[in-house]
Amino acid sequence: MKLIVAIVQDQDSDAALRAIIGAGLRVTRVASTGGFFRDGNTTLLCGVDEAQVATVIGLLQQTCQSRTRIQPMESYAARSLPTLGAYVEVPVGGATVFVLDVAHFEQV
Ligand code: 2BA
Repeated sequence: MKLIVAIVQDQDSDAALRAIIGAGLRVTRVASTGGFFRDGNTTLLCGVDEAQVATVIGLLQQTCQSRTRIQPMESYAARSLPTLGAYVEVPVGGATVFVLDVAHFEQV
């Protein structure tokens, strides 16, 4: 068994959740905060058989968009990105995905 931990933007979380549930899989949505923007995002926890990992990643690719966020320059450490005056464009998402081995799973 694998645990997929996927960090997605709040705007995409409903669509991702619906797609995963629609595929007959189970998922938990956790409200989270990105360390860089210190803004809300969503973490999805999805326990699946190894054979279903690619399915979940495919659904995340379909439902989670990459977006650009305009951020004040002073709050951004990396100075090498394209700038708009005192602002910088920061690309965010679609989804940041970790796939972990599950040593043990049971529901009691
Ligand atoms: P945040 O930490 O709020 O990061 C938002 C976006 O800011 C990132 O988008 C990235 O484009 C930029 N960014 C973050 N840290 C940076 C840095 N040190 N230097 C330059 N730019 C930086 P994404 O990469 O798409 O990440 C979206 C969210 O996914 C992150 O929100 C964070 O909550 C999570 N995340 C991404 N990578 C992670 C990792 N390796 N471990 C844990 N969480 C991660």
